[in-house]
Order: sequence, then structure tokens, then C-alpha cells
Amino acid sequence: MRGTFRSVSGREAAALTGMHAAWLPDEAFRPLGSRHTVVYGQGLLVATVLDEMAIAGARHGGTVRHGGSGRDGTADGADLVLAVASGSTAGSGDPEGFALARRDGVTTLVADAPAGLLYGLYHLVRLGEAAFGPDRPMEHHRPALRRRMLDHWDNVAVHPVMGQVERGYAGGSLFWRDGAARGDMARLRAYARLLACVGVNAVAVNNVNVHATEAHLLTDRLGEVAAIAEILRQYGIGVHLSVSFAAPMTVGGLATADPLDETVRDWWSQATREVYRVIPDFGGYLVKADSEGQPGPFGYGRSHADGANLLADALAPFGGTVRWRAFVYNHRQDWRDRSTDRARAAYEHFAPLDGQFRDNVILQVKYGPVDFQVREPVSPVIAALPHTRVAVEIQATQEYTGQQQHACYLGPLWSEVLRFRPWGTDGIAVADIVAGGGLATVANAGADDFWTGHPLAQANLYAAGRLAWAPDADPLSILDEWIEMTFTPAGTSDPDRLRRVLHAVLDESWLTYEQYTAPLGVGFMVRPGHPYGPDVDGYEYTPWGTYHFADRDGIGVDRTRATGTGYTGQYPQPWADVYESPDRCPDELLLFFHHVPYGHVLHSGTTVIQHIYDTHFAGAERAAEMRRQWSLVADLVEADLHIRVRERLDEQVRSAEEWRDQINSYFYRKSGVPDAGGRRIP
Ligand code: GCW
Repeated sequence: MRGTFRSVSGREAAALTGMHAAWLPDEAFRPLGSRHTVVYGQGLLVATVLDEMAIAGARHGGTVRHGGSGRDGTADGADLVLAVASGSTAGSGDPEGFALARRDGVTTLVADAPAGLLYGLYHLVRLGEAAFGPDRPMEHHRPALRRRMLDHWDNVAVHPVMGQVERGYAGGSLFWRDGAARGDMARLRAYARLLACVGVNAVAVNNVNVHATEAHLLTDRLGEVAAIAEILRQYGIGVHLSVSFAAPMTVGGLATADPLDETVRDWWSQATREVYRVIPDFGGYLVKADSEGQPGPFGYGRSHADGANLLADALAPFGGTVRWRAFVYNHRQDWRDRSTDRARAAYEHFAPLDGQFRDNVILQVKYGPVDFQVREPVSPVIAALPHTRVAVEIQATQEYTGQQQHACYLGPLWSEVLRFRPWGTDGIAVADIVAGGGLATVANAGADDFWTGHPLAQANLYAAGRLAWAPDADPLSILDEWIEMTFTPAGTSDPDRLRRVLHAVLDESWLTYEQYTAPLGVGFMVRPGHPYGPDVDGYEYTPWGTYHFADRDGIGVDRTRATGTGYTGQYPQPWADVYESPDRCPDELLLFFHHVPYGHVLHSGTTVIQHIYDTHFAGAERAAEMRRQWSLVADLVEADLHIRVRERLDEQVRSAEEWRDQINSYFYRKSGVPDAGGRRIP
């Protein structure tokens, strides 16, 4: 029995659309595709599993049989059994989980629900032949985070400044093109399949900055959203829409968007009812309100709880969720005003509202208090609302981490965030706090032939999904998985060299990027607007609230309670005191929390100024070494992929040298302190 659609394999997707396969190349299915498989269960996602297996079987010589809706207990000559068995004791108790065992030459995967079967299938693909070796005792798998979301900042109409995708570095949008739906369903299906493979179960299809055209997706252009939902549904992914708080006025023609106004409440109820009529499994709304020019409840003297609850009430009858972003701050700050601290803003706005949000509100918080910098402390907001569901937001699109020109594997950064324990070593971790709210990742894929512009940036998309499923996973093991699933090294003439080089390029690439850009957690120092490349004072006298305060004596932002902005007081103990003290504050965050003289000695034993010189020389050298490493695998990967990465590494090396020289020169000129190593500072 087959579904009414046919899924596409990696190679087919590439042939259909001219795109390169990402992870899940056909070869990855050989271990499964060469087996005799019986599948039990019914429903859309079971049909997807059957399709995957049928294609793999046809390619690799195996067979697949649909055993019907219920498992009758026998494997019937099969060596792989994939079964949905509701209420089964073998199940995991989670509709997305599965149990796996191998006995007497039969590998059996049992899920409570079809979604678990699909995730189990991709788990088997990752295991490869290991799933068919010696007996395996029963293992249970389930996602640690319930909601594993990708937020696309895609515009429908090309925005005059931000383009088709805001902060998009991967070609156009997979969903939209020049004001219309892109309509490339084969590509969309291939994308959905990649996402399901890493466990993503929710996608927002438009930018949180909702412009005029995009506002209509909620109403008269809902059909275009439904067409996307139709594809994503086949891979267990629920569609979400970013909506404008002003929609009742801009698309509804009302005179107000006041959340306490009855006509406004009715408007949202009606609009939402229509959404669910057209898309019954619609996920919910994502809202950026009162932030960077977006409308919100403040305009009516109402709170963000009033605003979020308005939408939550409209969604509740249908089981939908409103994701309300905590990214609210004054972007028209006077740089002369030392009492305002952008880092404090989200906590000040939201912590007092704890307990006031409806159950179907998720407060979506950026991982750091400022804005997706290469190094920030974990946002204190995550720990400040015990009675509110909280999600943490990370940025796969590399706005501040090299814009997919630079190789920068962010798995280790995100892993640190998810493992951070706001109440110290005995307390729970961020991953525990967000178990219900989940992880939301600003997406980095687009219409680019390699999906992500920089082919190695695929690793970030992969890791975002896998870390949401298993926040404790080692990010370097995730990288191993991605390498195996993408490059099938075993199929090349020198698997070890290929693996070694990919690790040499990516393992420490996040720390390398940190080394040659803004030092010790101080952030920014980028060109205003597009924020790429160095500009030490680029944001220093702007209204954006992102300052470093360097003068001839020292650098850094005093965020202490004793003498600074008081931001350290937003943390529970022990961090409130650890960050308060320049002696206890971790080196890598020193300048985020403290203004110190250039001669301040770090725990590492070196002075701040010497650290700046050393890391910038080292970072640029490491970028050059990444490029050298990559040159060693020209014979092991597709030629055009090799060239694309090489071109990007050329740019990374150039840019890293530019960063090195601008930062080093700037601080040498400010401080007058020479480099102890006597190296050339222009
Ligand atoms: O970092 C900033 C970006 C904006 C973005 C904003 C946000 C979508 O520069 O482009 O807007 O964050 O997260 O809302």
C-alpha cells in the first residue's frame, strides 16, 4: 500500500532541481535497502516510511511489504520489522519515540505512533550496518525537547533592504520568490525530508518582521501556506506563521489592534478559525512585537501578556500555540545615556509577567541577552519565568558568525547554552527548562544549490535538529554523524583522510571565529547594517545599544551591580556573584561584564591587551590552516563542492586577516602597548 504521493530520495531531488544532495544520500540507505522489510501501521507518516523503504529497496536489492495496520507478531521471513503498535509495552510512551532491538537475525523497531516510526527509520539509517550486526538489547529513544522548530526569516516579496530572506546567505527562499509562492514542491519535499531526518517538527514559513505582503498569508493568501503545509505534513512537520500584531488593522480594516478590544478579539478568533479550517494541523503563530519597529501591545498601553494571550485565546480551541519573542529592547537608545543597558531589556520586560501567560504561550528567548553574538552569557530570562513555557532561540543563519562565507560550526556553542546550569552545578540545565518550549533555530537553508551557501554550513542545520532531540549529545559526535550521512567517506578511496580533514576544518571553527573577531565577549565591532567584517567603532555611537567603551586605558562594559548597569543581578546565584567579580568571571566573558584596564591579567596569565594580539594572530593563522586542510581532500569530494568551499575559505582567510589587522591596530593605537611578541601591527 502506498500513499498518494511519492517521496524523493536524495539523488532524485538533486536531479529534479539541480541541487546537491545534503545528508541522506542514496548510499546511506544501502544497509536498510538491501534487507527484507515488513512495515506495520497506517497513516500518512507510515506511507512516508513505506515510500522511503520502497525506493531504497528498489535501489539496493531488498524488498518491502506492508503488513497491514496492526502487527500480527511474526516477522514472516523479514529481517527488518518496522511497526506502529499503539499501547505496546515495547513502545516508548512518546508519540515521537521508538524502541529498537535485534534478536535472532531480526531488527525490530516499534513506535507508539507513526511519527516515532519515521524518526526510528532515520535512526536506523544513521546506524547503518550496525543495526544488523549482533543482537542488540532493547533501547528506547525519545526526543528530549518536544518542540524542535526552524524559523525562516523569509519574505514573500523581496524587501528593498533585506531582500528575499532577511539575513539569508543561502540564495533565495525555499518557499517564496518575487512576491509569489516558489512552487517548487520537489525541492520542498526534499527539504522536509532532511528536516525530518534530524527531528525538526515545526517550521515558521515567513519572517518575524512581517511586511505588507506577508501579512496576507494569514488571510487571503492562506492557500499558499496550505500548499506548503501539505508537503511538510508528510514528514511530521507542522506549519507556523509569523503574524503582525497590527493585522486586524492592516489586513482586517479595523481601527485598532488593541488586545483588549472585543472587535479585535473577534477578528483574531475568526481569522484563526479560518486558518484551522484550511490547515487543520496548523502549529500556531510566531510574533515579534514592540521590537525594532514591529507593532505590539505597548502601542495601546497593554502588556506583552495581554498581547500574547489575545492570540493564545484565538488558538486555544484548536490546540495551537503562540510563540512570543522576548527580543524586545529600545533600538533608539542615546549612546550618551549610560544608564540604559540593552542586555537588561528582555528580563525587565518579561520577568515581571511570569504567571500571566496562558498555557499555550511559549516565550521564545534568544540564547544571549544581546543578539546572537559569537560569545554571550546565557540569557537570564531563560531562568526567570518558572511559571511560563520558555523556548530558547539560536541562529543557524550566520548573521554574526561569518554569514556562511566563514566556516563556523556552531554545535559547540549551542551545546554550551543547552548544558548551562543557571542555578549552578546542582541545578537543572537550560535543556531541562525548555523541555516543553523547545529549541527554535533561525534557519540557514535556501534555494542555493548546496542548500546553505557554504556547503559546510549544512552541519549547523544538522546539529540544530539533533541537539533539539538530544541536547546532551556531544557536538563533535553530531559532526561525525553529519560527515557519515553526507559524504559517505567509506565510499571514497581514503575515508580516514576525509573524516580527519572535515574535523580539522570544523571542530574548532567557532573558537577560531571568536579569536579573530570581537574579544572576550564584548561583541559587535562589525560593519553596521549588514553586519559583516570588522568595524571596531561601527556601532559605538549608534542607537543600537551595543557598545565596547574602549578608551586609552581600558575596554569593556561594566554590568556589575556595584558600579555598573546592574545586569549581573538578573542571574540567580551562583552566577550573579561569579559574573559580578572580575576575578571569578570566566575570561571569555570578561569584557561583557567588566570594564578593565588593558593590563588586567586574565586567568590564563596573560594581559587583556596581549590576549587581544595573541588571539588575533592565532585566529588568522588557524583560518589559513583550515584552508590548507581543505586542499588535502580535492580528490575525495565532488569537484564543484570542493571549489565552493575553497572559494569561501579564501574569503575567510582574507576576512580573518582584515579582522586581525583592524583589531590589533585599533587597540595598539588606543593603548600604546606594544605586542610582546614583536609581530607586525600595521
Ligand atoms: O539580529 C537582529 C537582526 C534582524 C532580526 C532581529 C530579530 C528579523 O539583525 O534582522 O530581524 O535580530 O531577531 O528579530
